[in-house]
Amino acid sequence: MPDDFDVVVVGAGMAGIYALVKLRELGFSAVALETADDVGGTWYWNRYPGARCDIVTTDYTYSFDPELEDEWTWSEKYATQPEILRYLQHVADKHDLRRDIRFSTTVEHAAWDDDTARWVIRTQDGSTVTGQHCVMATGCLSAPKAPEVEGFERFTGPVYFTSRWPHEGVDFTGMRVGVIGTGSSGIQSIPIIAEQAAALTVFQRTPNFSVPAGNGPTPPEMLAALAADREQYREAAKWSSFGVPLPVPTEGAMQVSEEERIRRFQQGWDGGTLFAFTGFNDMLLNPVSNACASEFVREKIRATVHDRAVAEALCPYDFPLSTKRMCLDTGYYETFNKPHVTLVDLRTDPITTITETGIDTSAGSHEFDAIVFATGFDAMTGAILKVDFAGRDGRTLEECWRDGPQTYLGLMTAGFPNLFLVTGPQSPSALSNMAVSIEQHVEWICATIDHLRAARFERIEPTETAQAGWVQHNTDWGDITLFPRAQSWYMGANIPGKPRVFLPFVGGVDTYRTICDDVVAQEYLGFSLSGADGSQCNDGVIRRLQPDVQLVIETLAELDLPLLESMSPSEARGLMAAINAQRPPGPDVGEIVDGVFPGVAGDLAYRLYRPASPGPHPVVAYFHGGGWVLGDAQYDDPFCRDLCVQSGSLIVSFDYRHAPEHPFPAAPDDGFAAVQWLAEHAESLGGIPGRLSVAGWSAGANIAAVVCQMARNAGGPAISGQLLVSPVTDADFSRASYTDNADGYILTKAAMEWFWDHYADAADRSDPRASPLRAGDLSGLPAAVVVTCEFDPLRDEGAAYADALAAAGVEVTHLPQRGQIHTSIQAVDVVISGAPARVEMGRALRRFAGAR
Ligand code: N01
Repeated sequence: MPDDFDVVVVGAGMAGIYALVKLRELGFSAVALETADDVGGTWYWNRYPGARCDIVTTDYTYSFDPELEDEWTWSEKYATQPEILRYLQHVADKHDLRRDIRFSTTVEHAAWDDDTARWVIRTQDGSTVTGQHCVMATGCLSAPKAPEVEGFERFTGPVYFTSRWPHEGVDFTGMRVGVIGTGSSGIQSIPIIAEQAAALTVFQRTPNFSVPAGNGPTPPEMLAALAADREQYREAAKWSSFGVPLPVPTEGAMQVSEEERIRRFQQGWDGGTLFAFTGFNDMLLNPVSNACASEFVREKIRATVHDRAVAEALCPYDFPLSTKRMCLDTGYYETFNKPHVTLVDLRTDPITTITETGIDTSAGSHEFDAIVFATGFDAMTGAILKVDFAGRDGRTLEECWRDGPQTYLGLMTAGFPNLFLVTGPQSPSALSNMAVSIEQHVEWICATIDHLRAARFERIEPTETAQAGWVQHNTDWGDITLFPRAQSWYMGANIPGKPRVFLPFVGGVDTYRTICDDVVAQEYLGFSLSGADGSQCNDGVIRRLQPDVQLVIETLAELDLPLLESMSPSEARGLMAAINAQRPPGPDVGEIVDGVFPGVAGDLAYRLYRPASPGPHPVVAYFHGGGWVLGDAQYDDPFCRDLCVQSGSLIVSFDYRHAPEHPFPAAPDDGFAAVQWLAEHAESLGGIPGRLSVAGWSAGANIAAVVCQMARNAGGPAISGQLLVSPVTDADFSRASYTDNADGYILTKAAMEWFWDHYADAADRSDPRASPLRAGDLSGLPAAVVVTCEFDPLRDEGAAYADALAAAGVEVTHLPQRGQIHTSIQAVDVVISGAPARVEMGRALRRFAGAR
């Protein structure tokens, strides 16, 4: 008879150990199956010289057992592998876990039996255990990558892998040693191997960014913070971005002077942590900020390595700093000043084959007594997929993950009931302090298993909808960062044939924890729970907004601003001016000129944005948003700059009279006057006569659309295209988007009612100059690009206008924006996820102007 357990845990590393503790505490029967002959996971296998933690070790510890914290004192800031292994062994002994761990046991196959609601788990010796739940605690950097070097098996001398180092250690004294790989493992081991070897040759394919660890005793200020209030310290770690309590940066690197920027980089560098460059909030978002930090590190390399050619070869240029895992080192760059250490740059001198006696590169042969592979892991998915999982319908996990991992919260996969992943793909895992993420996952999983027992459910499994939503959200997070620009293991790029998808969740430990808690609070949103007594499924997607849009909403919510509809127009104008003063300025343009033009009732202001390229340029009349009540010619300044850069057009942002002082139809009348004036003055302003488009956002898009109708009706001026961004097109609050998005997405239904009430009497609202969708005839209007945002009350009227224009034979492109809100798409340098749409808008204006 197979052994049967409530829970089978695979792996007895840091995660497996804690899972056993927690499951036992909750009264579940559990067993851990572990390939190694002892606990420790990563810290059991990675015994290479120099192997250390690279999170300050006091942070990289369990928090669940306060006694443990008192009885263990770390000897160094970054503890060595043997010390961390001893710690984990101590935890296993203290909690008497070994009796529930089967060592030297490798799980090969696991099949879900839906009739018994059990995982049937087969190990390498042919034996079977069953468990209602299976918890994969196999680590995300534990499946070594195959060597993938031609002739690998030919070398007759000893070959070592950093990830599977001999327990007895290796003495390289007097040897000629070749090391392939310059990731964290290579960078930690190379200086130590160099101390022993007679000659060391390092084969580097991609140089890495590394910060000096500054190892030594644990920083006293950290010990003091822990001693002062351990619980508060641990709590702060749980609600931090990386699982380490760090000050939260409030500025981007380009918002301070160069001197201040360098000062802070240096401060981070001297601090000797992986977080050296997290003192600014945009290091992983803004390529310019990142380039400054990258150059700072390259300068350090140049200043350290004496040989200029070697220094240059060690300088990373191929990827933004931190988009491949940052390294911490002790004397890495200095090692290359030693006369017996040679660097082979595989980008210019690739390996052709390994031979019986060494390594041949295109430029020559290198003879070795030993070769070390520090070539990394099949990260995040490798160890999970090593087990041949067959799910509910017999489908394998490998098949389901063929195009990249499909998970909900990184915790579970649809079709694989009761299979839990600890620090799996699409969770913060490798981008966080593992100790904190492991505890969070184990606690969530155990609480969930406990909930099933209490509610008399036998199975839990994510829905396809929830899972697809999570995969999308994970990708959306990755896409707003610079991570996809690197060929990294985060992207699966180190394994030939592995799908290129961004694997970890980059939104932060704090955000992720909130999301996991939200899922539970919403009755396990997106999970289906079932048992003999019934089932429950609250289906849905936990995060549908683009991640940066969500952040904007949360930030504004924290400010607790008064509702628009509670203010007078002048109060609202003051508030908007104050908010706008905080915006990033947008990109530089060639020139900005302020001027006046004759509006219908007197002069009005305009602001002209000229591209840096030589003119003349096509001309765009732009109308700002603000519900006909707020704003001026500078109101959408960053967006106008961006449009100018993206389109290569001269953007002229026109003021128009505002309600309630000047209600309908003052705004469109001024808008039409502006376009007539611009058509006449295009040439003198540096524009190309006859190449005039209109554009606007929100109420400004309403004016742009109306002006096109007025120009058509008046027989001129000729307008070649209209870019309508989240336009108001119809004074009608009955469309679904007004219900779906009435509240919670900054522009509310109540705010729109307030705008309309100030702008137009009920009787005027059906006039096509207020509601351009109501025009009887939309034929003969200029080509249009209509942008709508998913979570915008105005979404459906924008879509309706696009449809109506198309039905009238107008050339229309509708660009619906997933996960965006009314105020996000034009928020240049704030909402990065809107950048692709802004590029499209620029293209649209180029197209209108006749360019490709
Ligand atoms: O592996 P890596 P690692 N020919 O993938 C090169 C964690 N960790 O074991 O970049 C030639 O980073 C490869 O080159 P390229 C940490 O999260 C933590 O060093 O693919 N070269 C790269 O230089 C880390 O990120 C600690 O072009 C080949 C290197 O091998 C993760 O584990 C310590 C090659 C692999 O670097 C992995 O680190 C150590 C080939 N065929 C590790 N194949 C701590 O301190 C690969 N390379 C806690």
